[in-house]
Amino acid sequence: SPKIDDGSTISEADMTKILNEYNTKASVVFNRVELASWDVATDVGNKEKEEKLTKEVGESAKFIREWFDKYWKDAQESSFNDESIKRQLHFLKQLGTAALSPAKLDLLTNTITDMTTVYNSATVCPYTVQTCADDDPNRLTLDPHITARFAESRDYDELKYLWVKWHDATGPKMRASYQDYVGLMNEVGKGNGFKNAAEYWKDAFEDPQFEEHVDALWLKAKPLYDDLHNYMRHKLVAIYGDKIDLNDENIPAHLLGNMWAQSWKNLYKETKPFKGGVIIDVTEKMKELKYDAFKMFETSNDFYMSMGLPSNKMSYTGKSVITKPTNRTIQCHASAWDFYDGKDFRIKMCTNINQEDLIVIHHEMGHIQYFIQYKDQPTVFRAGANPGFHEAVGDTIALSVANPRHLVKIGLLDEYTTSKENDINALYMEALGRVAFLPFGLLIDKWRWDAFSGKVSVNNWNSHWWKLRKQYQKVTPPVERSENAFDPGAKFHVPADSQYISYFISHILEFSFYKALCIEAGQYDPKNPNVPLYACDFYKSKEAGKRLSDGLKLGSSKHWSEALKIMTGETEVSADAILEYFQPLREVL
Ligand code: X8Z
Ligand code: ZN
Repeated sequence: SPKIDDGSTISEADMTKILNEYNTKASVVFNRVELASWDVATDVGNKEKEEKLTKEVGESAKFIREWFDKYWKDAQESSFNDESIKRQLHFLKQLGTAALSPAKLDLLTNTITDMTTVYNSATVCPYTVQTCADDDPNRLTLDPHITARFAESRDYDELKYLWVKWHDATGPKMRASYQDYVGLMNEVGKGNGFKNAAEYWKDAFEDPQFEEHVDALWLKAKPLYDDLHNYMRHKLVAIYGDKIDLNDENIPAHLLGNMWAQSWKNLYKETKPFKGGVIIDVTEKMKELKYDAFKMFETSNDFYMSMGLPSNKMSYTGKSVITKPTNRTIQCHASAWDFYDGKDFRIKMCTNINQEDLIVIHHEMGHIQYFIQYKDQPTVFRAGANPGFHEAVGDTIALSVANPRHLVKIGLLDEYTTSKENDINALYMEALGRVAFLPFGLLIDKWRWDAFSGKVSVNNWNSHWWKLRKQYQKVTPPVERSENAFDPGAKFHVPADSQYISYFISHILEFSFYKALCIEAGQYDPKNPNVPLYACDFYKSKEAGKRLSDGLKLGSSKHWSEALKIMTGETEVSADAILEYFQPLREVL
């Protein structure tokens, strides 16, 4: 039997008891951290709340360290037979950020808070005036103002102005902090037995060949991206004329309808392959039907419940925040929160009444559904099968929702006739969201892995960023960038210490999930070539709901390949489903 620190041995039954006690106590400790973190995210710049968060994170680390020293440090996974004990110990043998000394952990928490505060409170002067006072009430925020200008404006110079101002209002102000952050994170990595933070982050995916597998997935999807990119580049000439140089195989990053060029959906109307046909404009329809944020959340919840899944209603009522408050600054980047007590789940979002946010709502609700499904797991297992799974749930649902046949069913589209033109246009809309995203989803962490490992030195951080953006996304900055800038910092997840490769994985995985749920719902048959995958809507399918929940309720109690097997019948992440889904579009592009 395994030994614990006083030299005594411990039986399997005793270890089960110890783990039970740990899991119960951990849920209380984590609850306190999440509550403190919520308070900071919903009241940006409040020093008292920031101090409280630092304190709670410190307390939580103390708790983790104590249990580690007492029980897990010397316990051998292999001396237990029970699979659950083994796997819990496997996770508990990693200290995470609790590997840092208390003083350094405080520093890490404060550094991340400072960087997110820069991001969350950044504003820029309107294009029409270009200079204004720091407290000018007309200053623009990212959400909703700048985001809306990127969606609507086709003025090359206005977009360039906003792009530059946003990048200059965020990155440079956190560049020094980010250097501290990288140092501390590498200490965390080492404290957990890895060479650096990059190796530590990749380990969460429980795949020894993770990076090779990621690269292989990208190589499979790349021809699809290249076709879309090339198509778009030519279409942009009609909008921006000779500002687009067709000899340059890159696209200026500020012209794709989104600050980071990560979704191109806002260019749908002007660039769709077939001119006439049904106009899918969910935004207009929601406005016409007087949708508010609550109604949008209800629409999403109805879909989940139609599959026989439990209601997510607690997550957008009560203490949740679903519209932007006017009396204080909040972190507007949408997120879903698990408070580890099995009933308090919340969404924080500055909802705008448009199609983009309707999809974001489905995405966040996917996280909530996952939290609910695994709420009865031991605290250590209350996580996604891997981080990519968590990001994929809501996007899988959204694939079914965005199907125009579904939009008709729920009254967000007046009519839809199946025709080649209409179907291809609808597929194109999805590609602008999901295919355009892929290289961006990949490169953020490629950059961070290189920054953590030291493969790129601090004085080349920004040029390396642009090297990767060119290489993967094939976009270029609207103006020359220097090392005074820190352009990765203009994207939320970088200051927020939130890894990003999970979104790349999820954008591949969600098509496998979708396909499996479609088969389960009797909406798709791989042997019948007459009904394409994209035509499927698993609305109201209890069978699909059951299949999904069977996978989700495992949390991280089993290796992700087992959850994948339950949900799709496969044991490896594959790009086959995404390629199949978009194949008809590719032929047209
Ligand atoms: O950050 C998010 C979600 C919250 S987990 C809104 N997403 C990524 C992003 O916005 O950059 C969803 C898609 C990619
Ligand atoms: Zn998410």
